Amino acid sequence: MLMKPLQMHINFKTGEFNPNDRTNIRKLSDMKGMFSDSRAEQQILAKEDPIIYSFRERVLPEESGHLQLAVTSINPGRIGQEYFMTKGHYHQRPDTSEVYLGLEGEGWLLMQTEKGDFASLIINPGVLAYIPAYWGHRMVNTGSTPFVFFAVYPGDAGHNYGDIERTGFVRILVEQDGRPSLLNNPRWKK
Ligand code: M6P
Ligand code: ZN
Repeated sequence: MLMKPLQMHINFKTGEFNPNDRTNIRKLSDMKGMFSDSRAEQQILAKEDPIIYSFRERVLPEESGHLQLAVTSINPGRIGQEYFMTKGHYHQRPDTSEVYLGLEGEGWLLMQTEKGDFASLIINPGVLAYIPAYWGHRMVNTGSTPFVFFAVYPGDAGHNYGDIERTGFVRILVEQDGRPSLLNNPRWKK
């Protein structure tokens, strides 16, 4: 498909971009069971339903040869000791990669393969992470301000949430003694 060249303007601080076609909001109720402390989740949901993150997308062809563009902003906060994070996903076409670029705030990128290999990177403004094909990916806000990052990935990559919704990531990122700390996730299964 022949497209016309395009440009957009990104506000690094807020993650807003123009023109943008779609804003997606993920509240705690959209992520039930994904944080490890289910009691803390229930206690918070009894009172409020906080926005964990939002991401804006430009609608582009979901075809090989094209690219998808998104800017995500994760709010600061925790459920129990576990920091606010994205759901995380593999790609429906698992042989596709992705680039994340930190724009504002600070966080960690957690990555894993279906076999259980695990890797993490600290992401600050200007840090670019290359997520190779076959690695599931999740971003986590470890700071006290919104964590904003840009993402670009192949047009036909798609999202596969299934396994991660059921068992989560190999490790969880929690605050311990005021610092981020990776713990094994007892729920994780190959
Ligand atoms: C980034 C990209 C998007 C993704 C979004 C939210 O912007 O990786 O593809 O949808 O983050 O992450 P998730 O889909 O895991 O909730
Ligand atoms: Zn992805």
